Amino acid sequence: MQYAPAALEVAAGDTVVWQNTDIVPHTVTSKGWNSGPIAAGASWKKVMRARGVVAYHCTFHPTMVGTVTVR
Ligand SMILES: [Cu+2]
Repeated sequence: MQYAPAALEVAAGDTVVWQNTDIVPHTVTSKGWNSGPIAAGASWKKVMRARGVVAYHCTFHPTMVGTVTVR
């Protein structure tokens, strides 16, 4: 029930992969994009192109929050 690491720093153009190692579905949701449900054991990836701090959360579990800082 948490993103690990909750704060990540990457370079513009890097691909970030979220792996769901939990037993329930989660999402990675931000302004303008949404993974949709990521099933237990599945993963989802996104190329981070825009520089800045991107905050995201899980639509199912509002306490799950994270950031990706794109440099
Ligand atoms: Cu969740």
